Amino acid sequence: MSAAGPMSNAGPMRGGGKVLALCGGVGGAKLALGLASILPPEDLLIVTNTGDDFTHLGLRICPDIDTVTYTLSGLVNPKTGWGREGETWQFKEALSLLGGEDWFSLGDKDLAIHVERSRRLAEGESLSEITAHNAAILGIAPTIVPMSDDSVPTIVETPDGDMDFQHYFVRDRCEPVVTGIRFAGAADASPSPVFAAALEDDNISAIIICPSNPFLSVDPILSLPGVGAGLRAHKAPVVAVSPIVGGIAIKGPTAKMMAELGMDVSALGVAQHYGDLLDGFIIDETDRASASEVAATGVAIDIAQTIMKTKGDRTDLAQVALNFCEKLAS
Ligand code: FO1
Repeated sequence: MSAAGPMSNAGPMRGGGKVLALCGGVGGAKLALGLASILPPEDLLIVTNTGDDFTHLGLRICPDIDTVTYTLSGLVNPKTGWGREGETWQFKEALSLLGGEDWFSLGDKDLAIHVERSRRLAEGESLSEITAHNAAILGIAPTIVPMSDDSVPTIVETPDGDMDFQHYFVRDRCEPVVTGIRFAGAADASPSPVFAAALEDDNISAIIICPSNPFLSVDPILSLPGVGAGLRAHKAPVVAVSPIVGGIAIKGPTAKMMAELGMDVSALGVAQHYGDLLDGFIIDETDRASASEVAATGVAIDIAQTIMKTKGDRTDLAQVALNFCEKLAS
């Protein structure tokens, strides 16, 4: 299905069918919101990374699920992209006074979702069920599911040893050098039921990999048994949006990590990382000059404004991705 050279995106087009979006936290959630603003809710399934999940202060924290949930419900803190807007921090301040572990900022409102999720998990509900419950309560119509109901924690390998993901990412501010990444327990985990069904659903006509960190947000999803093969075998085109623009990550440590792992810090490097998984790859206008070099990897290229600062940016990029999938499918 791949074709060399950039494609244009004049005007909306959509032949129907459902859309499967794979996403991590902040960047992915923005595109998911754009997709949600265009698609009928029953046509959008968002599968969210859970490699970042961890148990902290006795609570089960699922940052990417919550970021997507808060973003789609309009509750997200627009400054950070995670947590809730209008948050207060009395719990955190009280915890600090007690000498507790306060490096991971849990706001007073946000705390409720972790407490309630932990209670429901302890009572035997699955993460899929709890995520669906929270989405429904918060008025979100598209479907949000975790990549898995099993725990698949991301482990960051460094010269000083293995680190839990949030220790690397938040506590140590991504400062340690990354020598490798692995997803503990992935081989024995299963995709969540709705995700597994989507991999075999011929009514899905587009698969979009959001501009999330390929190593920390998308690879955990791809590490699950059957997911890579399922995506490759799916009749729908798989299109990714580059999280690297002009050699810089739109957000987070993607560029630093790529350099440490000896990769080319560019849209080309990301395309090479995804390899034959992709039918299409959307790069930013800034990287227009590299389009033919990226296309030479065998992937079809589209060029768009990929930095999503406004609501309009999110909708426009979502429309570009949908149009591109439509073209690739036809
Ligand atoms: N990110 C931070 O950089 N610092 C934090 O203190 C922090 C707290 C936090 C609490 C709840 C939540 O859902 C997300 C939170 N995040 C925080 C974001 C999160 O660690 C990462 O952005 C993701 O795991 C990466 O996608």
